[in-house]
Amino acid sequence: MSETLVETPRELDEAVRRSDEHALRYRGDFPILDRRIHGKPLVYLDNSATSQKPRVVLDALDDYYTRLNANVHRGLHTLSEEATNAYEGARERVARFINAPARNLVFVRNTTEGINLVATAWGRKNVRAGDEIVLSVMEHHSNIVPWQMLAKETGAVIRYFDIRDDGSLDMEQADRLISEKTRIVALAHMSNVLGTVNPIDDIVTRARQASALVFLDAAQSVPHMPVDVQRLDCDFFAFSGHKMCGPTGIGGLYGREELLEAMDPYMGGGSMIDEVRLDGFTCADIPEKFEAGTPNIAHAIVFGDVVDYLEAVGMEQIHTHERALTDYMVGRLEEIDGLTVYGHAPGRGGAVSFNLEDMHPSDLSTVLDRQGVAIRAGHHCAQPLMRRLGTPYGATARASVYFYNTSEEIDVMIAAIHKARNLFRA
Ligand code: C6P
Repeated sequence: MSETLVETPRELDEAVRRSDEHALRYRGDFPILDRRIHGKPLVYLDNSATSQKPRVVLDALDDYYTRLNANVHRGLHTLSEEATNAYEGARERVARFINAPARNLVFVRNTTEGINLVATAWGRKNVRAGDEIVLSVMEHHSNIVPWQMLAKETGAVIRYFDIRDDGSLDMEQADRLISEKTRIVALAHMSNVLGTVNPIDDIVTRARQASALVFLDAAQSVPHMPVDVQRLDCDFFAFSGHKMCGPTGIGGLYGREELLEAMDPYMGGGSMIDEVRLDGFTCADIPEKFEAGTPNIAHAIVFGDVVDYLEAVGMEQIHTHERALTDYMVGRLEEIDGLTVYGHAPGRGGAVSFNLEDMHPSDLSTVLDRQGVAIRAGHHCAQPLMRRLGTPYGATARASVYFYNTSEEIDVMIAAIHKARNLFRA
């Protein structure tokens, strides 16, 4: 994937025109985009928080409960067998989407659960006092707190990559941070605040030299670009269905086979066992070992339809579309006097944070909402990064795009920001 999409304003115009054409082909799939908010057409630019859902996904959910509902891996009756086949079929489809073997994909609730699972089940067994865990200052709380909990329990030390002025990871610190003491390097594949896409190849190379593992928090990358865990060569990889057109409460955790096999279970209960006696138990094979209790059957099955839908739209096309729209958005935002955009790393993704003079981002978001424009305001679950950036109020406004967004919607947001500023200056 190239870092520079366009060189000239004319090339940008052309790329934006193509991306609008792409969006218009798929917008009709999303019923919610026809809504009006405060009498204005909804402009949904909060996709990094959660994406909207297409009709095929809504229908698949309805179809599951109408036709197929039964518990999985338990019954011998037809309905249970059909539900089990659909559940395991979905695992295969989702695994294929990230180019993983199905048995290496654990269904979890979300990225957060995937990280907690590894920090607990791998961490307790493999991390000791004095060992080091390497994170970065741009991490989401979900990729900080579980490691802090592990460090507190084990006496391990956490070290953090800083960022450069453009919001990219400061790789010059790699030699100092990643050493033979490092057990794991856990990083966002893409930042939810800066849009930075981290240099995973470099990180994996450095980690391998130190015999450390690499965990990728892929919550913001999987929805927006083609990913291949084998090419990335990471050890663990977590993502959330709800940010990629799927329902909430379902996500995926990929783990390398020998690591998953060596790990103890995360939770105990039904489904994760081979045999239980009064004096102990033996575990089921992976991935069931990590799926105790009745899983989120309906949403796991629908996750299979989600990845089929995204494949039909085209992950490469989604990525190209969003790159053009992001370049366009950043350019238009920076035309606004007194507005600061955070994050200018080459090849950045479509989560764009900004602040307007000394206006509180929550006020900005409220004014935009009155114009039908949904953005997020706050710390974006990245308080250490807010401190590092020195943002006023420890917060930013953030607009984040998906493949159904158009440049016209960006124009509506820009007009709304001007309106907000005039209102606050008056
Ligand atoms: N970020 C945002 O508005 P969950 O909540 O488990 O699906 O995803 C957690 C998570 C982990 N890592 C990154 C990089 C993320 O962006 C998120 C979720 C949302 O930015 C909600 S806070």
